[in-house]
Amino acid sequence: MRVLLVHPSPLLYSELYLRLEPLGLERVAAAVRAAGHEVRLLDLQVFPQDEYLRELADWQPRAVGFSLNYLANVPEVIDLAKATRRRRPDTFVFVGGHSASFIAEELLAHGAGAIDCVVRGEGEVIAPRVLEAIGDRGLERLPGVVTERGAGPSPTLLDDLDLHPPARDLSRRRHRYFLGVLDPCASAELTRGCPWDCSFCSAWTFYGRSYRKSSPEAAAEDLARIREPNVFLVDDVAFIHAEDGFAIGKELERRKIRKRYYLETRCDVLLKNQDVFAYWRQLGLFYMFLGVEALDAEALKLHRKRVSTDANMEALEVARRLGLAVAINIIADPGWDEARFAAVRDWALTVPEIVHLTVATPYPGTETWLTEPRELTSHDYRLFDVQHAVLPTRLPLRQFYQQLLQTQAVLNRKHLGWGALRRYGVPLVRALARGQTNYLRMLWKFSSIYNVERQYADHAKPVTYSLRPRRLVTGKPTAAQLFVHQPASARKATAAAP
Ligand code: B12
Ligand code: SF4
Repeated sequence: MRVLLVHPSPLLYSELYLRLEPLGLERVAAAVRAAGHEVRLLDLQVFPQDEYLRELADWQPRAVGFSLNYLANVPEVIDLAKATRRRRPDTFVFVGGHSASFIAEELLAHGAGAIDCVVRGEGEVIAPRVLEAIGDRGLERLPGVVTERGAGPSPTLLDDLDLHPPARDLSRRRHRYFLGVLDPCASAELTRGCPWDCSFCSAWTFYGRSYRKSSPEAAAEDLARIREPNVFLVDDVAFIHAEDGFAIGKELERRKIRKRYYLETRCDVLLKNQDVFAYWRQLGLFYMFLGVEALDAEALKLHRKRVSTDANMEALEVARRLGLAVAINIIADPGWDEARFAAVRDWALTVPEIVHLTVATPYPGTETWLTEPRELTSHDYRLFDVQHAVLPTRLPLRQFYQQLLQTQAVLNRKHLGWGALRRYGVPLVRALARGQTNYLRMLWKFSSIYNVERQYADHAKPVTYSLRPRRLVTGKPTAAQLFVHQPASARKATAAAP
């Protein structure tokens, strides 16, 4: 059957720093294609919405699957599902992805009949089975599937990450994907999941704290297939086990695969496994994101980062010694006052790293969603993008945004505009020589995108779809409340149950 897979439009982030290929959807596409279906992929980050309606009318897919990794995209996906139902009532509409997995029932309710099912968890195993079950009353008995009639058992993990390498051939306009000066940039996955349990993050709750890896051969084969010279390694925490990083690296060396890489890791992992990062530096590692999150011990404890401020600072030193470009994130709490912002600003000016700020946000799927006692000030999905405050701010809201943006502006001064030309002149010239202008075009866009009035005005927009109010839990949340994929211990207990 004809299956159209759709990724929604870009949000605030992607307007400036990066735009990345929809890797999860490409993996689902590979699995669906392997099951014998004709598949097309449409990424609305690089195509206008009209293109979707045109493709729906001209190609007439039997099924449309939307990827919903980000809450801020919920209204768009619901509206597209409704438009699909109006235009082609018999088209089967399903929705999957990270955020969709945590809010399946409320998506169906907003869809008011326009969404046939929500697929929770990883899509590779289940998507072909969903398509097979179209029109079948047993649809909702499939693992991870939720319909208006009921829900199946918890989703099954893909046991072999080597299966279904991303169908990159299906993504069009690939030259539009970039990550800062890495322009153009592809994405790849070497490992999946995270064994830590930070309270603000939903990576561990989605994957049930599991951690899986590709074989060195499959990882190298996937990287060999990539035509772009730059690659974003999307692993939640890169090189947790040094030996795996070395094994993949050796395979890349053997096959003479040379790219420039960006990856994300934890400070304690960098400290423990310095040698593997140094080795990857030789293989082309160029740019790294370190999850610092806070500059004081109290906040680190609150985020359950399980790392000390000293270790964080030491890791920055190590990254500098390795000669890597480093970006770090600090979580700004809505309770911050001017002095607190000023302290971060002062610090950001003294370090060479790209210091980025996000706003503490209780997301469905995170532990803080269940435990953060402060009342939400908004239930507008579009504001849940960690760039808006959805908890009460100590400063008046407009002033909070002024402080936030003034602090973000340090990044602008150091790493965008003329500062970037000084720093990244050589890679920039290389990108231009290839006809790539994504990065160049965003260098002077900072103030039109990060704009106090724009952020503030977003709060006054009429809201069509609202997040369901949360129910706080007292004490420690249970596995059932937290996880999409149940952790191994819970799975074993269920299997053993009479
Ligand atoms: C790359 C990435 C991005 C890219 C976006 C790339 C893109 N075009 O999708 C960028 C950098 C822009 C980004 C931004 C943000 N991200 Co992000 N991002 C990731 C990251 C690192 C990798 C995503 C990925 O490719 N994963 C690998 C693929 C294979 O998995 P997947 O996409 O989840 O797809 C699987 C399933 O979800 C499912 N699936 C997906 N689509 C579909 C569709 C159908 C029909 C079906 C059936 C199944 C299905 O099947 C796939 C295969 O198993 C993840 C962490 C992670 N490891 O997943 C965080 C992550 C998804 N991001 C997260 C967050 C918080 C954000 C930000 C809000 C802030 C931030 N600081 O990162 C912003 C918000 C952006 C926004 N739009 O509002 C959170 C989750 C957010 C949430 N709960 O909603 C994650 C989990 C990181 C984390 N540790 O908390 N992100
Ligand atoms: S923030 Fe990083 S280390 Fe913490 S749980 Fe999420 S992915 Fe793991």
